[in-house]
Amino acid sequence: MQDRIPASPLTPAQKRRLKWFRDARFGMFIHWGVYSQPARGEWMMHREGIPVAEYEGLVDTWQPGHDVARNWARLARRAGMKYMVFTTKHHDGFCLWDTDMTDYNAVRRGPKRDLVGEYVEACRAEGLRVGLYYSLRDWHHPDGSTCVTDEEGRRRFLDFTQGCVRELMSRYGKIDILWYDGPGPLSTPEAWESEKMNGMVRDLQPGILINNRSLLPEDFGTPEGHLQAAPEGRAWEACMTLNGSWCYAPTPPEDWLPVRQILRMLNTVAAGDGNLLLNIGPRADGSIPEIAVDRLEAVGEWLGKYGEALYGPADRVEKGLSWSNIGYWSLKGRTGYLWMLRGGWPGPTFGIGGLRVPGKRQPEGGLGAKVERVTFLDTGKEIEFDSEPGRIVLKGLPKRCPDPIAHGPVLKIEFGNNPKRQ
Ligand code: H79
Repeated sequence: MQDRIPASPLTPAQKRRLKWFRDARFGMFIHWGVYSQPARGEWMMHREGIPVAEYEGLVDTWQPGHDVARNWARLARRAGMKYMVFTTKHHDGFCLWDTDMTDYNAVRRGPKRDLVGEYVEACRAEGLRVGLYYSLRDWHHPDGSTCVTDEEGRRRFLDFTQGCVRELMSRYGKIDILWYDGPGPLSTPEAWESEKMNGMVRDLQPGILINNRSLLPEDFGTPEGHLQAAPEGRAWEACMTLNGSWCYAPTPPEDWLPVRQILRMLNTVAAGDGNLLLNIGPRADGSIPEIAVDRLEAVGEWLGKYGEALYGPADRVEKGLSWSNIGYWSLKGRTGYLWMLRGGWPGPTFGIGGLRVPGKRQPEGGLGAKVERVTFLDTGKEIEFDSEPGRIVLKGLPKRCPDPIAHGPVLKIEFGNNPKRQ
């Protein structure tokens, strides 16, 4: 979702609390609930027109396996992700924590466990930051739809919503992200009392980051399903699925993002000073499809070699800006990173030209800055090059691509001056 309200400049406090988030860049989204059993989408109740009483039957058959959250967290860490966001309640209204606000929860029904508590503990055990997803939209609450026209119903629904959020913010220790979803059916922050609700959240969790889906801009924008950078200065986090479905769906292998494509998405967020929240939908028992495990482990292995290009403060570069056919770049001050994840391996010699510098007209084909040094990011091995007008020509590259994981290494290109300030 793009920001509906124009972003205001970041406050110093906001910059401070966003620091870890911008350093982290990469997180794991988990969609898991009773809807993981039929595996026909987390919108199933709505899309298939299932009445509440019938859907409730699914709740009592849900028996997740044990220690599953720890496995997710372990995979997240191995994948190079630094935080997680977990569906504490999706639109179906089933609460995965021990709430006093409704009996429709995982401790009193079905699993008979506090799944949010287990998740939070797992994140901490693996050294990951903790994010909680909470859907404002609720198809189970009796006032969840009628609140639009029924004033008393809206009051009851808001009391319920604020009660749930208060519990999540006060029962599990430090929470790093509150990830609202919705925001239907109410359509303004006034109708949701978002300012009051988020004020309460910040009183309870002073360092927390809040996303923009309570219809206030808060700390970061949330493009869904596409990698659209927010305006300069504004933090953003794109959320993406691995196989076209948020919750578990047994889709054929062709539907799963290949490792190179995941890495290109990371390239895009690094180049746009944004984050990627990449989703996995565990099976109803909590296990993760093997294909997701394999691909994420490969991503983590690659980041183990080339992570410097992703993590940490970045300067924005123009969308899609490329030096060549074989990769796009990201930039940190005087260091450029060429993510060689497009096309085939160029062979022993190839030229890099046409670096245009954001906001500045450059001579046709001219590099924005003088190149001093080119190395492979993982080994530090230097690459010889000739400087020519408007380009450099790399020489003596290996005949075959030196990266077996994604068939694409990262080149580190050090400039004598800051290309952005040219
Ligand atoms: O939790 C995931 C989605 O279920 C949720 N946000 C992400 C993170 C979401 N809520 N609203 N939307 C997404 C946009 C709604 C899209 C819809 Fe549809 C189009 C609803 C019905 C038609 C998506 C596509 C759901 C069913 C088909």
